[in-house]
Order: sequence, then structure tokens, then C-alpha cells
Amino acid sequence: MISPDIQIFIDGQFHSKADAKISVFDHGLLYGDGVFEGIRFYNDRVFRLEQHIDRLFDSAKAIHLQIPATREEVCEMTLETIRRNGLHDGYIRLLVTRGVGELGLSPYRCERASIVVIASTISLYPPEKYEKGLVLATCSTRRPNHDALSPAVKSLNYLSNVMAKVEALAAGAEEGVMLNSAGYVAECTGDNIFIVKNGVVYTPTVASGSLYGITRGVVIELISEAGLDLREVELSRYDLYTADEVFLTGTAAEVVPVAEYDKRVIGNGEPGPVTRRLIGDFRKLVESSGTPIYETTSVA
Ligand code: PXG
Repeated sequence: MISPDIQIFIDGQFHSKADAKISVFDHGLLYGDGVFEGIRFYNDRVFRLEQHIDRLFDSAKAIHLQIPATREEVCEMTLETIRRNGLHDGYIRLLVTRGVGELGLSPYRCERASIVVIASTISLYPPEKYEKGLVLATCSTRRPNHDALSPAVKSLNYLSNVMAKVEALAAGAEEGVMLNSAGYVAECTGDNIFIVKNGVVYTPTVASGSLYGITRGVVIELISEAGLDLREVELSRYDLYTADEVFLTGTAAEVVPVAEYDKRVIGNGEPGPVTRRLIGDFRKLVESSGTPIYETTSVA
């Protein structure tokens, strides 16, 4: 639940929820022109803060957007927003919009990008889904091609993901699988996807149209620490239907098992041993690592 007196950071100032406003001439609103991050903090530490900020700067660079602050300053804005709200566990939505401009697409008539930090909570799926697994369905809305907007850019334009989510919900599923234009699996609407087959873990390559997910990267590290093989490959729907295990990863979703996909039961319909192990390892890691929020001498 969002507390009513939440303090939101906009361009160096804190505002109450009711007063936290962005101009209707901001190109973030007019054109979805901007980038964002979703970051979690656990137990007074921000998980993989620097990686999120690096990805934010990479997304901004890709869309030719100058963030009006350094990486260190953006980290500090994030930490300060959590401190102002006295939070210990939660979720950060960090946005950089193109800023206020004229009507018309040109971003060069926007004087200065705006930085917004919201500290709140997020819960994508009910807790029992982490025990029982999600139901997935394939969406007809494809991930953008590399010759359109790069699927690696975490931009403010999420309409194709929103449409895919609408399709998944209409099909009675909880999450939607998005394919690329060649028909290979890219990812879900807000999560990366992994499968396990005969003890080997597979995930689509980033070139397949998935985001460089921070959680994806963390889970790849955990897979290697567990002594398991990980292969980044092109995956088809067939590979998912016939997998022993399927699970999703994302900042909001964390690591969540899949029980059913396009009406096919995955494995025996219960979260498998690799998924269970990775859920446990991930929880241990997030509780014990990250950038301290309230300590002044920081050990990342
Ligand atoms: N793919 C897409 C398209 C995403 O948007 C991920 C994968 C997972 O990436 P990370 O870096 O989070 O492991 C995302 C991230 C939300 C929400 O509000 C969505 C995401 C992250 C946080 C919140 O639904 N998506």
C-alpha cells in the first residue's frame, strides 16, 4: 500500500504525492520519450543499485538523452528518496523523461531532462504463485525488432508490453510470453524467462529480443555458483512446452515458477528442484547484499 504522505523526488525537490506533478508538455507524456528503472531494496540495502543506474545511462545513451546528473548523483537521489520516506523494504521507480518541450517530435526543443524517483512497494503476483507457479499464454503482440526501437532500451513506451499483458489476461493467464518477429521466445511482459531440460538451464539470448534483465544476470551467476550449466540460445514455444521446469525473473517478479503454458502442464505441474533452489538462493542474496541506505560508510 502506498502511504498517503509519500515524498516523491522531482528534479532536486521532494513533493507530497498530491503535489508530485509533471507538465503536460513533458515529452515523456506526449511521446513516451524517456527511460526508466524498477529497483528493489530489501532490509535497508538497495539490490544491484549500480547495475540499474548503469542500465539507465545505457538506455538514455541509446535514445540520445542526456541525463542531467552523474551516476553517483542519481544513486544518491535514489538513496535519499528512500531515506526521506523512512522505508526499509520496497521498490523504486526511477524515471528520466525528455523534459518539457514544444508540441512536435523533436527532442531537441526540450530544454532539460527531468529525473523522478518514487519509492513505494510492488507486488506483481500473489504469494501462493511462488509455491504453485504461474499460468502463461503466448501473446500475438511481438517484441520490437532491433530495426525498430531496440528491445534492450528500457523506455517509457511500454504499450506493446501492456497490449501483450491485456492479451494474456484475456486468455485467462497471469503472464504473457512475447515472441520476436521470427517466432522465437523473447521474454514475458515484464520478466525474463528460463527453462530447465535434463538438468541444463537455458534462456533466450538478448538478441532474441529480451531486456538485459538485472535479475536475469543475477540468476545466471547463481546458476553457475550452483554448478549448473547455463546456455543462452534461441528458444521456441516447443522448448517451453516440453521443458522440465520454466521460471521467470524480474525485479518486480523476483524468481517465480511457471506451472502451465498455453494449456500445457510444465513438468509435473509443480515448481521443480532447480527453480526451488534458485528461489532460495535469490532470497538469501537479496537479504544479505546491496548498497546500504542508512549507513554513511557504504560497502556495496
Ligand atoms: N523484461 C522486461 C520487458 C522488463 O520490463 C524485465 C524483463 C526484468 O528485468 P530486471 O532488470 O527487472 O530483472 C523487465 C523489468 C513493473 C515492473 O512495474 C517491471 C519491471 C521491473 C520492475 C517493475 O511491472 N520489468
